[in-house]
Amino acid sequence: MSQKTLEKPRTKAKTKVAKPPLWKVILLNDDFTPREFVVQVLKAVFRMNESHAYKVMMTAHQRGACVIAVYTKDVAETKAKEATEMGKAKGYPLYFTTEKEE
Ligand code: TYC
Repeated sequence: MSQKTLEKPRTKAKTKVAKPPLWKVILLNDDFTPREFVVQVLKAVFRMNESHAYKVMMTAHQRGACVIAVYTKDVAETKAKEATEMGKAKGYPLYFTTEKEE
């Protein structure tokens, strides 16, 4: 009868997968976009509820900018572009940018 080779039991999973770098989406303040419109865009594109969107909008309004969320590069860039386009379509200078997280 054949015997199976005995293997040492593996105690630890060995594979380590590098985490993808994350990119911040940043909302910039301006003097023209209505506050309510900024809140609408944050809710639509970044899936925020009313109170979170309002807080983020007010932070940008008072401090000049606010980090909204972090995503992979592609998602961050797509969302920033989409949100900026929504303002542009209404003639507002609303602007979202991205920055690599260190
Ligand atoms: N500052 C704008 C106003 O007073 C509102 C606003 C807030 C615009 C945040 C952009 O990222 C922004 N109407």
